Formats: sequence, C-alpha cells, structure tokens
Amino acid sequence: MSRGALIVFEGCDKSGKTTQCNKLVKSLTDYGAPTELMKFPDRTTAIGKLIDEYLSNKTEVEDHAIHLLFSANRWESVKRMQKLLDSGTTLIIDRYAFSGVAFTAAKQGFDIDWCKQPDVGLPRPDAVFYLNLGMEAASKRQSYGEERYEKLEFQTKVAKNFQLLADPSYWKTIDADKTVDDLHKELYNLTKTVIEEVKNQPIKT
Ligand code: DGP
Repeated sequence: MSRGALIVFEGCDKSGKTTQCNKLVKSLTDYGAPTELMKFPDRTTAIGKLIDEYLSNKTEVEDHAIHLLFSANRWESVKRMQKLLDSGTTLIIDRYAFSGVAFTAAKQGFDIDWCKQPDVGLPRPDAVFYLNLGMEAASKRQSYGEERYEKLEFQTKVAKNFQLLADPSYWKTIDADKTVDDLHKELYNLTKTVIEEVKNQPIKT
C-alpha cells in the first residue's frame, strides 16, 4: 500500500501557515486523498498545556528546559504520525522541528547545533513549505504581539535562522504576500506532486 506524505509548513508568526494548512487539508480531503492536520506545539497534551502557559506569559520556564519540552511535545506524537503515514494518510503539519531550532537559537547564548539535537530521529518531512512574508506585512496582521515571541526584533532573528536550516532537497520557500486563494492553489498543486513522488518511498529520519 502506498504511504502518505509528510508535509510541513514553517515560517515566522502571522505568515499565514494556519489558514493555508486548514484550506489544504480540506481541498485534499475533498479530492479524495486521506489527509490529517497536525500542529506543533500541540497544546492539548500535558506538556502542551505547559507550553501554552509559557507562550501566553502565564508562567516562566528556563530557556533550555522549554526547548526540550517543545521537542518532547513533537516526540509524543511520533508513533501516531508513523501509523498514519504507513496507512496512506498524508500529514499536513503546522510547524515542526525547524521552528524549534529557529526560535530557541534566536535567544542569547544558544548554539544552533545544540538546538538541533533533541529532534534528531524525528520522521523527516517530504517537503517543507516555508511561507515567506516581510516582517512589516506580518506585524500588521490581526493579534500580532499577543504571544511571547511576537516581537519584530526577535522574529527578524528567527527568519535568519530559518534561512540557515533551508535544505534545498526538500525545502521550498514560497512568497506568501499574495491572496489567500492564489497561495492555496500554488500549495495544493505542489502538495499533490509530492504525494505522488513519495508514495512508494520509505519514510526518512
Ligand atoms: P503557533 O501556535 O504556531 O503560533 O506557535 C506558537 C509559538 O511558539 C510561535 O511563536 C512559534 C513558537 N514555537 C513553535 N515551536 C517551537 C519550538 O519548538 N521551540 C520554541 N522555542 N518555540 C517554538
């Protein structure tokens, strides 16, 4: 049986990832491709609840410790992800380990290689769609600035870190400064191609 594709969306805050992930899941499902949406951090688990309190500034957690918790929050979903992929379901994931590295490494005193270690061994995405939107445009979007990391200076560092992580073999930078529907069409076509390309390949780590 052919497997599903693992598609990851990355980008700075308010780049449109969540809107595009939701639309993509709906279109693929309507088309008849089994598809599930996942999102990291997954704020519904015990670890995710702690992360949610941290992000909404209700609690403080030491920077290394929160980095490991974000990673643990991904690891706790791995078995489910593998099962779904094996059964032919395509996963559309709103943020993954690249956010983990890009955000923590934007803090003072963090080495990018140290940041990568806790996520080593997670299933490797078949494609990363990096939604690229200028900081000015992102900061004008609704509710920008409510959560811990939504500050221009910090997001600029995050964007630079994402560029260091961009592996051209599976990473595609997409200009996100266009209408929701135009962006959706582009992503839908790209995703269908990836699903076809990887369906008989093993899942990499
Ligand atoms: P979201 O729910 O997609 O808005 O993500 C919440 C915030 O957490 C966002 O500012 C990005 C950040 N984030 C996501 N994953 C990680 C991670 O693994 N580590 C750190 N430090 N931040 C992350």
